[in-house]
Amino acid sequence: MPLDKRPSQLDGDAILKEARQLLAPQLPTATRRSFLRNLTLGGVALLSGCRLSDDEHVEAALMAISRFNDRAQGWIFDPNALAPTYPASMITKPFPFNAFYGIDEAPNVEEDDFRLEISGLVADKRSWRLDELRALAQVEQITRHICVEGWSAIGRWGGVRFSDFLQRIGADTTAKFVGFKCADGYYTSIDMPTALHAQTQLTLSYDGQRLPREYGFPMKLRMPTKLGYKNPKHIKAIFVTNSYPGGYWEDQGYNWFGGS
Ligand SMILES: Nc1nc2c(c(=O)[nH]1)N[C@H]1C(S)=C(S)[C@@H](COP(=O)(O)O)O[C@H]1N2
Ligand SMILES: [Mo]
Repeated sequence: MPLDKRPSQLDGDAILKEARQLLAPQLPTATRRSFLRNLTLGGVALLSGCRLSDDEHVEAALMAISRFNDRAQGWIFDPNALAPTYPASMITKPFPFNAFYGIDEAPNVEEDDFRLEISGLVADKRSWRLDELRALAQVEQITRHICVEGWSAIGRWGGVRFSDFLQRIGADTTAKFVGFKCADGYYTSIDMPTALHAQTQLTLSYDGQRLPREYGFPMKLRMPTKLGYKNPKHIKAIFVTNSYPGGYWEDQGYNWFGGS
């Protein structure tokens, strides 16, 4: 939930509602309902180790639960489980646009001057031109994109398997995070197991065409195992690191792991 939708004053019901939403994904189905029904504000304080005496402490408590949620999602993430794929007949047309601004403000990136910057824990930090990326082995997927704002859509994306790319640049795949900087100021980061997942794709095309401006030209990272906000569009820089890089929405309270 974005911060501006958070209660500005201490509102026990709202705190409990959000804590329940944050906790639900890692509770076993059998106990989920009764656990969440019986969760009290005292319980939230206990779970998070935070006092709930003012807005700042409530924020810290919900953040602590969200960090716990990240670890739990990390533990249960199965690197070999594939997200569902769909037939071409099920592609959503037109595919929805979403960003933290309107469609007319999507960045205009010039192909000719573009260089993808690489930094951090990688052996080969040279930058990449788009035609060099297109010359690598290409894969395709028809998968479902799920946005937390309450919509989902099926699309067809093509590009380089991200694990191939990480291997190619000599990334330290024992590092914790891969971070992304985007041409519109957006940024996000993902866990290494997801970066190495077979369906995580450095996407260069949409439905057989060059990736359109509004859907992330020059490239996006497509992950059918993660929610929409974890899929950065307009990527201009990629880095590998052990220092938590956060993200545009994540730093405003969205769950960092963001599994779907
Ligand atoms: N660079 C950038 N990437 C972004 C965003 C953004 O605002 N800027 N929004 C995210 C969100 S919340 C969603 S749902 C998807 C939307 O992608 P689409 O426009 O291809 O549907 O992009 C994600 N990646
Ligand atoms: Mo989204």
